Amino acid sequence: MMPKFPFMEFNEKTISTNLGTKVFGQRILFFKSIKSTMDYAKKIAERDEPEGTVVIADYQSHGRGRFGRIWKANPGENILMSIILRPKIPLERFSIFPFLSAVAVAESIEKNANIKVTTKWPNDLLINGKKFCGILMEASITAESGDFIILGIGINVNQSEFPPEIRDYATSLYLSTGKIYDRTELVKDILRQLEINYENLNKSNDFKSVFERWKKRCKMLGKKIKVIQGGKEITGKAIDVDDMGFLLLEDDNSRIIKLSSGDVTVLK
Ligand code: BTX
Repeated sequence: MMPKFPFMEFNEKTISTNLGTKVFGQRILFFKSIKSTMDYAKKIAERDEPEGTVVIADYQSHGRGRFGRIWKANPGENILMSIILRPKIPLERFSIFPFLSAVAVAESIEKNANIKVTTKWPNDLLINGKKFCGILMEASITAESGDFIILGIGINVNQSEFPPEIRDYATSLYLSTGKIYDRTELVKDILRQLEINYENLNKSNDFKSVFERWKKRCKMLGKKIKVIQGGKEITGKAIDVDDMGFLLLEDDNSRIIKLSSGDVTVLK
């Protein structure tokens, strides 16, 4: 049965009220339905939309993951948002942001749902080994409006059922804890947590500690894994994730391979 939660209003007004951030969410554009918050955020970022603007939707008809894959989420039950960032750090270090976001979301969800959250390279958050959050970063390099990043965050919150093709791998906060969550409160807390982490990085330039916190939550390091990258399959031991976000894999011939992207399965 679908959970019912008519009392929980969710829109730009509820999210803005007592948000308490300086930058993240100072402008919120809320849509009942949109193709993808990524496209909309990119379009407005190209027209000088400030850092921290959030595009958030109740439903996406063309929500996407990496490599043009589909992000499937029922209407009115989940968090689907994109945030505009205009980082001051060099372009080659932008790879930190999915990791920084994963840590911020994990900390926020753990606090709010009282549940253990783990990370999976490159961009998943898991509860009991199942994915409940995907993070997508798209960077744009433009002469006119400067370099910017669109950070997409999809979180399965109150969804109680998933399509058959992802049922075995996907979960939600509701399915994991049996509770219905107020998305407004979750989004607010995530924006605060993101801002703290982003500000800290800007002040300290301490990339290492972000990766250390991400790695503490990662259960696949030290394990035998299979990575599919560009149709190619590589197996080996996951050794480390370096300070640029590359996965270091020791293959069966003891060679260390550096991977920038791919889909990981932990082997038994
Ligand atoms: P990804 O490519 O790592 O994950 C996509 C894959 O995850 C799909 O191919 C499918 O197997 C599985 N999947 C699809 N939907 C779900 C789901 N709801 N829960 C768990 N697994 C799923 C991950 O990409 C990044 C996703 C970012 C989504 C956000 S939502 C807001 C923003 N707008 C937008 O269009 N995308 C981002």
